Amino acid sequence: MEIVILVVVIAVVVILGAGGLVIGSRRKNKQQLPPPPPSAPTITKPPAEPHVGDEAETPRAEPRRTIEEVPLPGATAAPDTLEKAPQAPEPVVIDQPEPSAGRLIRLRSRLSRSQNSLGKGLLVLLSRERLDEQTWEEIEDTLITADVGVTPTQELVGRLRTRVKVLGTRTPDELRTLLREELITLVDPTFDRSLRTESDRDSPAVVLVVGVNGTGKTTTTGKLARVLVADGRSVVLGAADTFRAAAADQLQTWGERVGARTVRGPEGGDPASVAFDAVKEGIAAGADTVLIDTAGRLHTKTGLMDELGKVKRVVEKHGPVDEVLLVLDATTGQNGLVQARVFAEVVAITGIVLTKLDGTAKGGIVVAVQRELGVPVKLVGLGEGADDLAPFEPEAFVDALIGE
Ligand SMILES: Nc1nc2c(ncn2[C@@H]2O[C@H](COP(=O)(O)OP(=O)(O)OP(=O)(O)O)[C@@H](O)[C@H]2O)c(=O)[nH]1
Ligand SMILES: [Mg+2]
Repeated sequence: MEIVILVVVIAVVVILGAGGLVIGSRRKNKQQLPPPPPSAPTITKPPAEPHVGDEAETPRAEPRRTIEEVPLPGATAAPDTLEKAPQAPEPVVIDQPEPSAGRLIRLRSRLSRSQNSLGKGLLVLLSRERLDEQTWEEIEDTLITADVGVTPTQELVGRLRTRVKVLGTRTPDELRTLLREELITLVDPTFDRSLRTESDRDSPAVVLVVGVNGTGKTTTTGKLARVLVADGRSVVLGAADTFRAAAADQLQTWGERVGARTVRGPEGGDPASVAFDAVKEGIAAGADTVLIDTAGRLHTKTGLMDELGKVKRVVEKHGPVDEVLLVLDATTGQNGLVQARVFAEVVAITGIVLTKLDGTAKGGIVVAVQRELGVPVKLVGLGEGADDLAPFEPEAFVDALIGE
């Protein structure tokens, strides 16, 4: 009798042990992040940590199995699974992003829509036989249609007319040179467009990325992480868009591609505390830069703005925020200017990222938005590709518009 009990106990222990191994090996196979450096804490957190009072997880919809399909313990299934258990983890493939220098020149063909309607349009008008009143009006219209804005347009046309008259300029080459100079003046080469992604403190530089939904915040944060990694920096990402779980997943995917860690919190959790934790982890890991992606969508505009203000204040408990980047979708034109005004009231914007310039003929928005905020465009998005984010350079931009 005792022997029978002993045999049963051993059998149970063996079965439970096998189950444990299978679960263990599944967990191992799910691990995708690169191993943390020995001193660094694990930064990426699980998507949702249940708290007291939280509702239980909804049951997973698994296909029902009939009793015949369930293998008996000790039958063929268990040894089969056991054989597969000691698999080597899949090697982590980390991208090697291209350096950011000279990207605007490499990507200039992406500006083709603005090129055709703004740059080439102006050159055609300027090379007319007679530069009469009507031609100058058409030049003004072209600039205004490209979203340059009324005042800057009038300034440019006024200066150009005077110079053409005074200099007696007529040849297409001379006119192109004058137009180039005036456009560059309008885009304003005197702005400091450097990104403050390195701090002179002991702690990392903190960059906050803000903007309304769909403008390209998460994509820009991901692309920027790549730029920084390409330049040899270490980056920690903060997924302070807790409005949707998918937002944190999206950011984490960008991060994983370049080996940057993502700090995230539970869906619907407090964005300010995620941002705070991200900076904390950045400090602990000795990172160079912490990039914080924020939500662009909330039930109310007031809610969004309150939340944003709080994120910034809470992060500042660690130290100053070095850069607040406002992401604007260039295709939304004047709407972007309205957004810019609202955001600028809540957080001090230090730089503008103009995305989707590849999809618009209205490249003049660069001028209008800088005028609106008195803040420079620092980066431009020129496509959906991972390296389609370029530092903004006035000369290269104007050259791309009017074709060198
Ligand atoms: N063509 C083009 N598409 C872009 C560019 N930047 C972003 N996008 C696309 O715009 C869409 C929205 O980008 P997201 O980064 O998710 O925007 P978001 O601001 O984070 O949106 P929410 O999280 O919903 O607030 C995506 O399909 C991007 O691929 C760009 O420079 N050019
Ligand atoms: Mg987003």
